[in-house]
Amino acid sequence: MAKTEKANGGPKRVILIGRSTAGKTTMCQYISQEDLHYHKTQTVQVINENLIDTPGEYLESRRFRGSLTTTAADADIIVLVQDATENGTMFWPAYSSMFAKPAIGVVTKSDIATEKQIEAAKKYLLMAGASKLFVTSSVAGTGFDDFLEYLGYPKRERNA
Ligand SMILES: Nc1nc2c(ncn2[C@@H]2O[C@H](COP(=O)(O)OP(=O)(O)OP(=O)(O)O)[C@@H](O)[C@H]2O)c(=O)[nH]1
Ligand SMILES: [Mg+2]
Repeated sequence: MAKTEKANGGPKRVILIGRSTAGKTTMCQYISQEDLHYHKTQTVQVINENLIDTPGEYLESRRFRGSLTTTAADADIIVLVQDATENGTMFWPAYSSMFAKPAIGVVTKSDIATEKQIEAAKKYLLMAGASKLFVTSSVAGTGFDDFLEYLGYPKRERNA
């Protein structure tokens, strides 16, 4: 059991990793039922204890890669976040293997993406090592039921 994992089976602690503007912070706001508003993440933020939000630069810049693996030590699960509308991906094949943790993938912005873009995003996440995929839109509020159930959030804490 990871040291942060709760004995009472509360929500798993996740670290969100993805390039800048992938939608990590917006997803945190949606999950914690806050109003969605844009603000650039400058440093690691822990939201409601169980969501570790990281700046996109941690993935994009080689200089920060060490910080990412150190920060990930506090998480139970790695969440790779891929914007469906991004042309390509920042994740390289087997990216998740640098963390000795289970990794899952979340596709964001499905509300403004084509089916083809969503399929490409899923493929990138699988290649990066995600063992499970969720397709979401924080703006439309879709795709979160399965994702939050998987993370162990009780139903009453979720948005209707
Ligand atoms: N249409 C749409 N836009 C979204 C969605 N999620 C995020 N966005 C927009 O994408 C932009 C970037 O979102 P953020 O959540 O700040 O991105 P981030 O991954 O936290 O970026 P960094 O903090 O720079 O690493 C914002 O303008 C959001 O409104 C979504 O599901 N649908
Ligand atoms: Mg952010």
